[in-house]
Amino acid sequence: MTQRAPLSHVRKGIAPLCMAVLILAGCGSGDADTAVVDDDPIGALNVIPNPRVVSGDRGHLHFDSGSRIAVSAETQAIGELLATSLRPATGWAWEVALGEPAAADIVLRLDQAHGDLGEEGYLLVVDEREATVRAATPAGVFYGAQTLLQLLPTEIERPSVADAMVWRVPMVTIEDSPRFEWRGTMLDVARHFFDADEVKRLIDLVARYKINRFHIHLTDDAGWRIEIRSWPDLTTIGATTDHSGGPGGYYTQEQFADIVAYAQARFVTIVPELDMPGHINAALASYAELNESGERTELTPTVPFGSTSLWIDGPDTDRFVDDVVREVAALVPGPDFHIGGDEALATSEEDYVAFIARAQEIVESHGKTMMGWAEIGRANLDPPFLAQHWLLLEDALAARDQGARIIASPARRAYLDMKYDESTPIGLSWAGFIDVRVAYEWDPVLEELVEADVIGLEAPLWTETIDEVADIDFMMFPRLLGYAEIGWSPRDRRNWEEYRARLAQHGPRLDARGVAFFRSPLVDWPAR
Ligand code: TNX
Repeated sequence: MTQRAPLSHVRKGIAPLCMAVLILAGCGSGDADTAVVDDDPIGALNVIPNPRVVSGDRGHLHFDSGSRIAVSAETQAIGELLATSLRPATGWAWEVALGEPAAADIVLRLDQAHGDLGEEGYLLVVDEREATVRAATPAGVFYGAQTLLQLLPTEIERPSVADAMVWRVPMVTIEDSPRFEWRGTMLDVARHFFDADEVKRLIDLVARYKINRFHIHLTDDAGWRIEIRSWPDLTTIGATTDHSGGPGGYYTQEQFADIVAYAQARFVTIVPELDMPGHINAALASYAELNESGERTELTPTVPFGSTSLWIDGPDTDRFVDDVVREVAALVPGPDFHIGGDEALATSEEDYVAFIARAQEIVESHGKTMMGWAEIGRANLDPPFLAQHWLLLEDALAARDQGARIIASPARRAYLDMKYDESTPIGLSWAGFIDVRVAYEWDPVLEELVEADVIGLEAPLWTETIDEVADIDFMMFPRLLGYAEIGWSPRDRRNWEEYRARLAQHGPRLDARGVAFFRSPLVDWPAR
């Protein structure tokens, strides 16, 4: 083991010299037993979501071209991901090395002594020798690494080498763990389809902010977006258009499994949604036997809202639901399966109640827990199940009273498809305008709920008006950073004025990553 450098050997205050040498010959190395540090005030950390406990006030640890990522077998994959984030801007090798760290290394350690930090917590210590993340779980190590990335200069996000940089991080100790278990976002790929690469890019972006659920709204009136082998016309017919009459699209099961694996490596669980018994025209247009009329409907880009329903008593309906749930459930490792259940205005109440109870049995028979929009609280259900509150709190309360846990997605606060203000060129406004402040200043433990009722929050992006990646970027960012903070940070660590200042510093980070975010006038973004 390399000996820890006594403080007196630490090369203090020579960063400028080091920089000059670095350009010519490389400076420092992971083999040395000293690291470069300085004594500067550490300044504002600007980490989002705001960590729970932070201490440290002076000095920085400097990385160098020999800095490595020291891992164990359990943290190696996380080390590789971190290296992938560090290499482009630094131009350094960032070797991921099993074994003991040297000076100026990053250390990723799984350590059961930190079980008190929970399933996702971590301890990050940057001292005069190295930067170490310790956690009891790989997820915790991953989150510590995300925080460390945010402690580096903004330029770390650049896709190519940033010249003349001092790559340093403040000497801090951060002890951190999330408030909520469910910190999610949702993308509607049914109204407009986004391919696997586009979804993976988003997963990468949101994972940086410790979002851990990515709900994909896979089916709606406008399209069915996931291959079902036992009902192939769902995609050969049902995926062929979209809400604007465009070409549509769908994921093969291999492509979907690839998204799932990509997300899993970033500690993001994909939550699939097949919306039933309403919002179902794409299926009704694909198979006559799902319709009470016995005939296929027309697949038109827009059908009147709330006008479609599965034929609840139809002889093939049960088999249909069982097949689609089975095939999709087999593609996801996560425990939760979303069956929609919203706005089933064309289904009688009696049929709705019967259908949702049956759906719960089917979902459970495939090893999953049912999740639905809060209307499912109108049916008679047994725990465990999850109800996603979006409109009427009374539905969520009815679900809670039957033992559901609540995911808070109140449309007035959390809908990413709502316009920021009257000048927003895309989006809807039926739930009001949601500027960056309105998106940030609310709490998932809504009135009449208590903390234990709420598993967390989710910010959905419906895509009736959104058909390009740049539009997703614009509606999702920067609001998503606020939702990430609401989901992670203790309530008493959230304050709009202070958040606003931190958020400003994420503008250049998002720019460097090519995110076409909305430059909200409520935030003093640094000049470009
Ligand atoms: C309501 S939220 C819907 C969606 C729309 C959205 C538009 C929910 C469960 N249903 O079908 O896309 O409003 O904001």
